[in-house]
Amino acid sequence: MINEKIETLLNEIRNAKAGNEKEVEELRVRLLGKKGEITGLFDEFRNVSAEHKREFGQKLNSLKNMAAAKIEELRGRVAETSDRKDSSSDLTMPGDHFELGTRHPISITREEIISIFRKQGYALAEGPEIEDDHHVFEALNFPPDHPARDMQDTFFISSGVNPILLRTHTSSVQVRTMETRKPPIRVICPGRVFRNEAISARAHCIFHQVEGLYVDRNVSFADLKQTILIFVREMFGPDTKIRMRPSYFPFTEPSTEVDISCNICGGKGCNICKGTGWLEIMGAGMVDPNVLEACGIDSKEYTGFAFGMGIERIAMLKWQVKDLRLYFENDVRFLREFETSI
Ligand code: 2NM
Repeated sequence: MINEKIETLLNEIRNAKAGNEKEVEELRVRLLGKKGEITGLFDEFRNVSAEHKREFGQKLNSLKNMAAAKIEELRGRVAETSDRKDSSSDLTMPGDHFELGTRHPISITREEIISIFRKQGYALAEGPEIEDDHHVFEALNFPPDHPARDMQDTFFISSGVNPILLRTHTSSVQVRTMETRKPPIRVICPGRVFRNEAISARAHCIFHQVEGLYVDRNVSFADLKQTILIFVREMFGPDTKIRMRPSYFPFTEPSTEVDISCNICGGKGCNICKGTGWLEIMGAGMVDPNVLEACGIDSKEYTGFAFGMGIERIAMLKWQVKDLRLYFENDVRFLREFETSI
């Protein structure tokens, strides 16, 4: 008799369910309370004959332990679900915590460059990464045999009269701007560019550029110089000096490479500037009249200047990043260094 009751209760405990705390408590009282069923069995146990006492004693004890464990388990489960219910119905409860990422140093630098030029009246322009020969080379005054047009330097997607390729600079966006808008034009073009190069600490086949373009009547080289000086002083500090060296690009005439005074040694010479006191940061020049004409702008009425810089290089100089590959590996130990710059 007592044996059957134990079996029935064991089954009941195994399948016991509770929807809330009140039901758990009711179950506990019914089984283990002062007048509970299991407590009652302990009373009956006194009448069991001596030879069966040991056997039933063990069974009763394990029944009692199982019941206590089950009640604890149900209590835990009910508490968990009711907590969840609380946080969704009570809007004053704090929300769930989300781990925040950090902004990539290239993004931080790009946004800073854009914001400096925005203040000088430049609008943002973007264009396709997959381009054609016309927008990347032809309209930009590249001669047919220029080495950049070679498979060695450019990723080609198709061949033909006007091959499809991955843009090697964002000047193609400026060509598109000049083709579709009338001067005055003042745009800043950030974007990814692609060059067929072996990857090293100093070179990558994908990198980021920001190029700028200003076309209007009477735009002069002096305007270019002042625009760059304003940019450099905001980006690298008010005491930064600039130096312009003559250079050559197919799309500008005259062309220049711009250096800033080394922000590490202040111009005295150190291992960052290789003892020269100067760091190269960008190329620039007056837009070649051939380019203006190719884009449908009258070069007798209008002049313009343009400049281009690599975002990776600017970020390297700003934070002394020694190896370009760090930008692409996404090692969180590197990325976390820029945590406070959000
Ligand atoms: C540079 C250096 C010098 C440039 C020229 C043009 C355009 F479309 F107006 F002809 N866009 N960008 C330019 C000029 C880019 O990057 C080193």
